[in-house]
Amino acid sequence: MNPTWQSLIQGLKDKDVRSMAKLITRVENREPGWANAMADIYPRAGSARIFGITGSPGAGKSSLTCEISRELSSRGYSIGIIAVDPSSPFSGGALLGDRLRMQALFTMKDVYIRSMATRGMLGGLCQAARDAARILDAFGKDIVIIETVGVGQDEIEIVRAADRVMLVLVPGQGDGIQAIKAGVMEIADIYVVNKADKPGADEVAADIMGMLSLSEWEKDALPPVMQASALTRQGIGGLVDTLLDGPSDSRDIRVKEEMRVTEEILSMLEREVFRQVRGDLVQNGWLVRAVKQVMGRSADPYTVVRKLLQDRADGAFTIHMEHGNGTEE
Ligand SMILES: Nc1nc2c(ncn2[C@@H]2O[C@H](COP(=O)(O)OP(=O)(O)OP(=O)(O)O)[C@@H](O)[C@H]2O)c(=O)[nH]1
Ligand SMILES: [Mg+2]
Repeated sequence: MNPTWQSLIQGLKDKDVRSMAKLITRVENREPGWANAMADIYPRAGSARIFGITGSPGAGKSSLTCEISRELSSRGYSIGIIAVDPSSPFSGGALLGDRLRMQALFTMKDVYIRSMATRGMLGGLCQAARDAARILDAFGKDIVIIETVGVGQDEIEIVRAADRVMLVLVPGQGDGIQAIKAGVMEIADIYVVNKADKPGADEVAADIMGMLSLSEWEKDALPPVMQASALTRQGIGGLVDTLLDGPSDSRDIRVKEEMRVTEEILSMLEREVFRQVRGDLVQNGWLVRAVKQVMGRSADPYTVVRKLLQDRADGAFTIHMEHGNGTEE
């Protein structure tokens, strides 16, 4: 029998890992009742710290996540990892050495790893990551790390949901910095030159610092640029110290939180309203009629959409947020 939402949430309270994992899956799949379940879970979350780790493919994000988690775990923190990345060693397809290292993490107590596909998330990738982080948080994880490739807009959105964002760069990545400049640069709180066991790390670090000094950051508030090696574990302790150090300016924290909450509400609204409007219009036959009219040249897309919005403003159809009642089996 499929467990009820209630029993899964009870499982979450009881720190049952399987219930927690099932909750993530069912919320991810937007099974009826998901929003009520999340509303139940929401007040239990809020104490975990969410770290985002991003950077170009192969920069060593997973390796760093692994070493950072190991370090955090040795300091007594419990950790949840969300790997938004199909090619992640966490989900297979990695070199043997990497896989062995990751496997050590898999067997560590207090570390839970969840891979997330970049496609097919009904509520959107970013919301799926937020929801999963929240469930891990409510489960009692002290720290949730979200690993994502920092290339697409979706991925950038994801790390914006984190409290602290770490951007991973590597030596010999001159044009990589150029690419990153376009979007991710502004949102990183910590810059890490990984693979510092290779030559060229000082140069990249200097490049980043040069770029930061030209940006709008105030000179005394420049984000740290650090060097590390996931291979030799050089710099990992310092990195963890910096991550945990967190932002101290409470006004800054508030502004960021306000931005995050606003973004979450608006993006959820956008998706849900559209999903329901589309559902209604398919069901009541409006869409088929409109397509016919346009194809028969008795109307054009501009007019049918404008007319629909007009009718809506007149109350001819209404949007109703459907949340499910959360009690179904
Ligand atoms: N020399 C050296 N190699 C490293 C270091 N960190 C990671 N690597 C190697 O770089 C490769 C990519 O590492 P990953 O951790 O998979 O990188 P990633 O950024 O997660 O990659 P994607 O998730 O595929 O984008 C692997 O072969 C690692 O062994 C490091 O500090 N030094
Ligand atoms: Mg990876």
